[in-house]
Amino acid sequence: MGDTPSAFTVFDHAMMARALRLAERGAFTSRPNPMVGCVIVQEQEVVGEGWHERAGEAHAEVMALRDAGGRAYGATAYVTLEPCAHTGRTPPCTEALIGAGIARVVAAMRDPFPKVDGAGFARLQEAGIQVASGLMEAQARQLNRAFFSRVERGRPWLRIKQGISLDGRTALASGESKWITSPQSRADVQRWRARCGALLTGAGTVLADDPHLTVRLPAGVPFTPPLRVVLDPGLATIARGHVRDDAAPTLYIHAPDAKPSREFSAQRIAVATDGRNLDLLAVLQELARREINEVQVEAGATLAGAFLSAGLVDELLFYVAPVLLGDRARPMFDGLPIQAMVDRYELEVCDERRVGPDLRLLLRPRLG
Ligand code: AOF
Ligand code: ZN
Repeated sequence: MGDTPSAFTVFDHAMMARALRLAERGAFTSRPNPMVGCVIVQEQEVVGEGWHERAGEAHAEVMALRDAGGRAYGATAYVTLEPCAHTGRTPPCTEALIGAGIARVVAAMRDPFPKVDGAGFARLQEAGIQVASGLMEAQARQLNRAFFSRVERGRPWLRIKQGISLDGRTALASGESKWITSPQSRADVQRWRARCGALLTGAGTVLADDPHLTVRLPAGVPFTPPLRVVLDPGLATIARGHVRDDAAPTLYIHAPDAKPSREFSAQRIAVATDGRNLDLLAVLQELARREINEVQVEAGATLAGAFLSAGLVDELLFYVAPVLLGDRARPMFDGLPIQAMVDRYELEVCDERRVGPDLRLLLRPRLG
């Protein structure tokens, strides 16, 4: 695997780009597994394609091998992630590739999942297959940033989503917030929700806005409903709101000493507090233990500000409506510890586009 990216040809790049696009088809369904795509090529002709659709079902390589049939013999397989060498929910892809007579495997990157982590490449090489890795690695990392976050950092990738006015307000002083952004923006949010293992909010938002925190996509688009997570230190909302309906499971996270006023069937779990507030890192670690890769926070200024202050935010998604709500309206983040310019929170714009009449911005914290 000594290949440097420059050792790959233009054709190799085109095939990996194709595999990455295939992988993305699993965006709403593959979790907790990563999105993976595979293209099988025989003498510069694509003979098989596949992607990982659902955990428990065939991996990308197996789908592509099935598609290629006998034409996989002597072919090159382009895969967006190191083929697995372990028996998990399904048998190892390495054995399927070896069995089909694949001659060369080109991967975008190593799979950091502890049961794979180089063992897939080693097994293929041992079987005499030519192996190269590192082709379009940056794109492959970006694609599965949430899965890698869970595996490498032990916590999910965290995105805060907010619908705001041009002057950065999320609601009027009365709490009224329906609606600041356009229907087009609210429909666009559904796709970001569908990628997530969990949608997280706070007790205050459940009481004030009564969100459903479900995914509404056009009929026929398959997705796995994300877990709804309510941070409710005192279990004040456990009997309330749309989050109690059976459209998706809901998990309440509360302080160790909280007692519900009566017995509820809702799933709940205690995490430590710093005396008053839940330990947000402990919350995320708990979600990672439950195999949640990606979390979208849709909450008020208190919780959003607390995640930001704790340095736990990976991404911010803003829908900016061309309206002004004035300085009595509610701000986006409470409690940021900013005294001087040097304390300012620096962000980088990763993507910007128009959604209907609104502007959509995707930002990431500037590190260092
Ligand atoms: C691959 N190809 O398409 C995917 C891989 O429990 P399993 O059998 O579903 O295996 C899950 C692990 O396999 C997952 O955590 C990740 O490391 C890897 N995913 N590997 O060779 C694929 N989706
Ligand atoms: Zn596999």
